[in-house]
Amino acid sequence: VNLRHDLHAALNENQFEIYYQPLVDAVTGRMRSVEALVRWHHPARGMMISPGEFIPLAEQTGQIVPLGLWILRQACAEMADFNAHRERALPVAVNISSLQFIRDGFLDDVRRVLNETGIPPQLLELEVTESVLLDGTAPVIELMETLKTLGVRVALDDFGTGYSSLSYLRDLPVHKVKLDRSFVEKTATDQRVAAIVQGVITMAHHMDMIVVAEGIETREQQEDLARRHCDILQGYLFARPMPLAELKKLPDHLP
Ligand code: G
Ligand code: G
Ligand code: MN
Ligand code: NA
Repeated sequence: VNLRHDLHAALNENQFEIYYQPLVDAVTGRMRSVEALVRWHHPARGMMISPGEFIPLAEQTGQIVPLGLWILRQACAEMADFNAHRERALPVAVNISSLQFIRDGFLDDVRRVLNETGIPPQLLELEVTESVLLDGTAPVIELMETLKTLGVRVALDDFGTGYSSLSYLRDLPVHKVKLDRSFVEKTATDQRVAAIVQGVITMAHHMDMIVVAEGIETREQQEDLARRHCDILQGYLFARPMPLAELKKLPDHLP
C-alpha cells in the first residue's frame, strides 16, 4: 500500500472522521472541552490508520494544508451543531501542524471557518506545539495575538517534550499549557519529574494560564495531578477519543 498516494484520494473520498476526547475539570470531573483527533478509515487496509503515521506524511507532501483545513472546518461544523442541542456549550480544541499554523493564509482560513460554521470564536481553541517557533518567534507571537483579538485561544501542546524552554511560557500569548503524558507517567514515581510538573503548574498559574495534564490513565495519576492543582485532566481514565455520536451520549460528569 502506498500511503502517500492514497492520502491524496482520501480527502475526496471522505475517508477521514473526527474523533473527540473529553477534557475534564480536575476537581469535579465535569467535562470542560473536547479535543478533535482525526482518524483515517483506509478502505484497503480495512482498518484505521493512526494520525501519528499519516500526519507526518501529510506534512512532508504538503497535503497537511488541505487536510488541516478540512479537519478545522469539520470539527467546528460538528461542534456548532452539537452545541446547539446542549445547555452548556463545549469548546473544541483542534491540533494545528506548525506548517499549517505559520503558513500565510492560515488566519484567513480561521476567519472563514468561523463565518461558515457559525461557531463562536470563544469555543474554538488551537493546539500548537513549540515547533511552531522553529522559524522565529516574532511572527508567531503576532499571529497568536491576532487570534486572541478574534476570541480564538491557543494552547501549547505536548509541553515538556522536545526542546521545551521556559522562555516559551514567558513569550507566547497562550492561555493553556498541556503537560505531555510522559510527565504524567512518571510524576508519582520520580521526584525530579514531580518537581518539574509542580514548577510548571505554579509558573503557568502565575501567568494566568490553565494547565492540562494529558494521558491520565489511573486514579493515582488523577489524584496526584489534582493535588498539585493541575486544572484540567485528559486521558483514557475518563474517556478515549470517540465518534461524535458517542460523545452525544456522554454524561456531563466523568468521575
Ligand atoms: O489521536 P492519536 O493519539 O492517535 O494522535 C496521534 C498524534 O497525531 C498526536 O500527536 C496528535 O496530536 C496528532 N493528531 C491527531 N489529530 C490531529 C489533527 O487533526 N491535526 C494534527 N495536525 N495532528 C493531529
Ligand atoms: O499530541 P497530542 O497531545 O495532540 O496527542 C494526543 C494523543 O494522545 C492522541 O493520540 C490520543 O489518542 C492520545 N491519548 C489520549 N489519552 C491518552 C491516554 O490516557 N493514554 C495514552 N497512552 N494516550 C492517550
Ligand atoms: Mn493535542
Ligand atoms: Na500532547
